[in-house]
Amino acid sequence: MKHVTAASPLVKQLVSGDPRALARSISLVEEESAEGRAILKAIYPRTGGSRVLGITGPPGAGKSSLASRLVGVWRGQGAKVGIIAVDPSSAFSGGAILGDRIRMQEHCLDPGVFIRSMATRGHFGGVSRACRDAVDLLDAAGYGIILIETVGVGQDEVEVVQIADLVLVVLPPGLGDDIQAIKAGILEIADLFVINKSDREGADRLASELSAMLALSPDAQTARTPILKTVATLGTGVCELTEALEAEWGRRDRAAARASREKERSRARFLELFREGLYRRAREACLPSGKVDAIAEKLAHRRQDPYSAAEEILSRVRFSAAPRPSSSNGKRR
Ligand SMILES: Nc1nc2c(ncn2[C@@H]2O[C@H](COP(=O)(O)OP(=O)(O)OP(=O)(O)O)[C@@H](O)[C@H]2O)c(=O)[nH]1
Ligand SMILES: [Mg+2]
Repeated sequence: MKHVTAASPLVKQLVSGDPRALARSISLVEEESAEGRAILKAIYPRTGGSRVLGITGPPGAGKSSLASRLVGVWRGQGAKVGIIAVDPSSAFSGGAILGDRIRMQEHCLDPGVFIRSMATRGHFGGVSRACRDAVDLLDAAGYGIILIETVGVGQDEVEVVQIADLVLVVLPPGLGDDIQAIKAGILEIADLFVINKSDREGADRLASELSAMLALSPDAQTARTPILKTVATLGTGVCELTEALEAEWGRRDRAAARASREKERSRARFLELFREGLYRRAREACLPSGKVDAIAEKLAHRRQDPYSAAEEILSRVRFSAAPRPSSSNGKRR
């Protein structure tokens, strides 16, 4: 394994803000390589300074258009902005990445903007782990604001935006009765709602339905979630939105609240890595290839029950055994 330290050339280039080093590091992290992991270790002390904003909402709500507007404002203020567009990698969203690229075109040549797409599938430990690692890399590379765009359709996406310090939920009018169908989970993760496409009919109705719905929330914080209206294509309401974000950030920046959220996230992150490592190690030690298949066969034919099967294998896991040398070697699966 290549020994990567804070003084390694790639790490040095990354922290000096070289976009190629950043792109390379994100790839190494996505590939789950030992080098990627070593980079993450080396840069960790330099992270924690960026503001991370999650943008989620139904397909086509205008998330990318809005993101592009926000990027314009922040660039005007001199901040470097990193964008991670999470692609649900389904057959239905084949054009999503291209679409995001097109709407970000005006920022494509700006060296202060770094855009990266990330597929939801194909990450051991889920896309949220890969995304969080990418956020750390962007943070270390000096991107003061990091935007994560996801289509709010599933659990994966909900988990991803929880990496963010602040979550913006974008809704278009015309959802009609669908407002009832908006997943409760999505309502709860919103720090701010944006009704985009307010040039279309139904924006006011959606706003009042939404605020009525929020008012029913037993959680006082959720009940007070601000609702703003925008027309991303024209830039209408974007100024108010950036001010509202600023106010929210100001509020959240209050040391205690921020520290406790950060600690919660750190706890979850550690436990996730721990669980992942434990599972991998136990699986390598107790489930040689073909074993799971054989167990599945037995269960399917009712020759054994799943509880006994799991207990039997788990009884072979020995925690006192000396750990193998760094399990981050090579690829998993
Ligand atoms: N009329 C109107 N159209 C808009 C507005 N904002 C975005 N659009 C259009 O809506 C379409 C989708 O916009 P996107 O920004 O790609 O939406 P998105 O939520 O990022 O879409 P996905 O990433 O594919 O889920 C585009 O054709 C935009 O031009 C708006 O405020 N009003
Ligand atoms: Mg988009």
